[in-house]
Amino acid sequence: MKTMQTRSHNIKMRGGRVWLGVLIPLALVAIAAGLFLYIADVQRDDDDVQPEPKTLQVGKDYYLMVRTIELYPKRPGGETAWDRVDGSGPDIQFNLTWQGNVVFESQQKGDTLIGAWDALSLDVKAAVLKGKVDLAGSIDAAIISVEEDTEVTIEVWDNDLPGSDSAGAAIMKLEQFKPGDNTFTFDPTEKNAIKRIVVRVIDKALPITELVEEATRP
Ligand SMILES: [Ca+2]
Ligand SMILES: [Ca+2]
Repeated sequence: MKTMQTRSHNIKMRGGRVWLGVLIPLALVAIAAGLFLYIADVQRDDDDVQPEPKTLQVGKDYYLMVRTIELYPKRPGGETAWDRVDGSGPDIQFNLTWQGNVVFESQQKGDTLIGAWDALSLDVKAAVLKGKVDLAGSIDAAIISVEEDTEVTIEVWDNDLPGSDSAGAAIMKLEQFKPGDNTFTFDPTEKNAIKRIVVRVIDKALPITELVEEATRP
């Protein structure tokens, strides 16, 4: 009887080892398959979603394109019309200062409360895409490099001859910007009549076709 018991015990043990022998490879296959699916999923996510950086990256160069500037209906202080002689709207012009230097000055937009600028006219866009002119020389925007704690100042005026009427100056920290369109609004004060500024920020390192698309996107 004792021999029988031992043999039966041995058989059970052997049976257990056989099961382990089957289960361990199965478990390994399952883990490997899970890992593969996980990696495939991560890769697919990377392909599908290019997470747009929420802020600008220190050390990179960007184009700053002022797309729109809207002024309040009266000059700073809120009482005096922009052009008293003929009652016309302001002739809006601005410049952009970075690190104590004016790095961009715009064209004037005449008799309007909303000035809108294009970074690249459509004929220049065509010429750039054909390689006939280079983009850097054609794009109507400031180029800045992002550092910690840097800011830009946009100074706006109504261009009159002679002289001009200040509309105010907006100081913006670069950490407030994100890639794409950035809208800033301002209250009227004794020194400010700027109501709204829209600045488009484009990564200068984008491939040229994407850069052109971004610069000409409405
Ligand atoms: Ca004026
Ligand atoms: Ca005018």
